[in-house]
Formats: sequence, structure tokens, C-alpha cells
Amino acid sequence: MREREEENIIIPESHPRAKSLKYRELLVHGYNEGVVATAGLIAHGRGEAFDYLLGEKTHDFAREAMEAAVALFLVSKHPVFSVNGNVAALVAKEYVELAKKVNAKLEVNLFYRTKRRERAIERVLLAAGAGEVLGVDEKYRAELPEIEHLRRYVDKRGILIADTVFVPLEDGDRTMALRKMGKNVVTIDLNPLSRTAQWANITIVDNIVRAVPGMIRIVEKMRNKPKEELLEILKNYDNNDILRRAFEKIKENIEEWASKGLIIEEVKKYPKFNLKFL
Ligand code: PTJ
Repeated sequence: MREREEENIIIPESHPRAKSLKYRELLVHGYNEGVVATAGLIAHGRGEAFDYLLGEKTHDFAREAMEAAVALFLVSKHPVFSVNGNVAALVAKEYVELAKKVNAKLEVNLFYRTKRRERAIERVLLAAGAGEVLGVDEKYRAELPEIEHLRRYVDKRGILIADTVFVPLEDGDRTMALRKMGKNVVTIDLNPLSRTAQWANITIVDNIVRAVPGMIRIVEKMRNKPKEELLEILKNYDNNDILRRAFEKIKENIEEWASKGLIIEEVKKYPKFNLKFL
């Protein structure tokens, strides 16, 4: 009964938070289809909270990180894009398109691994236009050192031999392990405090729903650049500075809000209380 009621809800375009509600719906739909993990719904909420603090827009530090990420994908010999439930639910089509444009392999790699979810995500990727999906065939299974049991499995043709791994919305342990193995790690994470954001070589502090389409536009501009120019971008890139600027932006926003208290001007038109009923 409850599920049917929820299905009937139509979010009007005029709703001030229509976009955000639409992404929630995608996550809930993905959850009902067996794509998103239960904890994936909670992880999305944490992301939303940081998106609020960032003003829900793409900042210059994110754009700079996206450019470096695209440069790194283009110079890598064996880039692999890892896919989890949230990524598949939110941006499957765009993620597959970006992978194709930079010649990267797609690998399903789950924190909460079950066969059923692996297959469900593979189906979503194939429907989104993927040619080949790694990470679902046990024949090619390999193990990453330093990570506990189920979460350590990767594909021999993918992450195991990758020089660069793209792990958006990832858990900290795995990011750390990949970095320690000498892989280049790129992430998208709205929380600059997360261990993944801290351990990655390149951290795009932005919402994945804005960042991946943004990266597709960047590839178009960068794909014909000579390799030396791409390497120059990477030489000049400083992830420490990117994270510092993300914190600065959050601080700036909070300082502005703290100076006001009430941010929605219209609220001020209304009396503090309505005490007529007393
Ligand atoms: O599908 P599975 O089994 O691989 O599980 C996926 C989740 C996301 C549940 C798993 O990887 C996990 O628990 O991740 P964490 O440790 O919660 O980290 C996810 C990070 O992504 C958090 O720092 C969130 O702030 C961030 N995040 C959530 N939604 C978004 C986001 N960052 C960018 N865009 C988002 N939409």
C-alpha cells in the first residue's frame, strides 16, 4: 500500500527542490530494482548535506579537478571506471558515455556485494549503452591486498591491472588500498573530509549528477590536445590546494549564512508568532 502511494507522487517542476527530489526518486527506484544498497540511500543523504553547504553548484576547484581527471584518463594506458549502486542509479547513461570517450573499461565493484546486485547493475549499464561490463564474471576474479573479504574482489582484466581507477562515491578503505598499490585514483565526493576525498590523487568535490556531464563537455575540448599539454596539466595540479579551496568555500558560505540567520527573505514578512488563539 505504502509503495503504491509513493509511486503516485508527481513532483511539479515548480517545486523549489524539484531537482533534488528527482535524484532521490532515482535512488529509491534503484533501491526497489535491487541496484542501490540500503546504505546507498543513507550515503546519498550525507552527500546532499554537503551539497547544501557548497551551495549546490559546481565551483572552480571542482572544474579544475575535472580537467585534471580528464587529462589523466586521456594519458592513462588502462583507465578503469568503477561502478557502484548509487552511480548506476544516478548517472548510468552519462558515466557510460564518458567511459567510451576516454577509452576506459567499466567494472562493477561493490561495497555491499551480492550476485543479485552485480547482475542488476550490469543490466543498467548495458541498457545505458555499455559494450562490456567487467566485475561480474567469477572466472576473472582477483583479490586486492589489504582489504577484508568480500570487498577485496576485482576483475583481472580491469581494476587489478589498471593504471588509473575512477571510484566516485567510494568507501575510504578501498581508495586507500588502491592508492597504496600505486594506482592513480580519481574520485567524486561531496564530502572533502571523507577518507576517499583525502586519499585520492584527484578529488572532484561536486555532485556526481553535475560532475559527470561536466567531464563529458571537458573531454570534447581536451581530446585533441597533445600529450605534453595533458601532462603539464597534471604536473601543475595540486589536490591539497583543491581540498583547501573546497573547505574555504564551505567556510565562506557558512560565514555568510551565520551573519544572517534567516536566509529566506520572505519569511521576515511574517509576524514572529500568531498569538490570536490565546
Ligand atoms: O553500491 P555499493 O554496495 O558499492 O555501496 C555504495 C555506497 C555509496 C553505499 C558505499 O560505497 C558507501 O558506503 O560509501 P560511503 O563511505 O558512504 O561514501 C560515499 C561518499 O559519497 C560520501 O562521502 C558522500 O558524501 C558522497 N556522496 C553521496 N552522494 C553523492 C556523493 N558525492 C557526490 N555526489 C553525490 N550524489
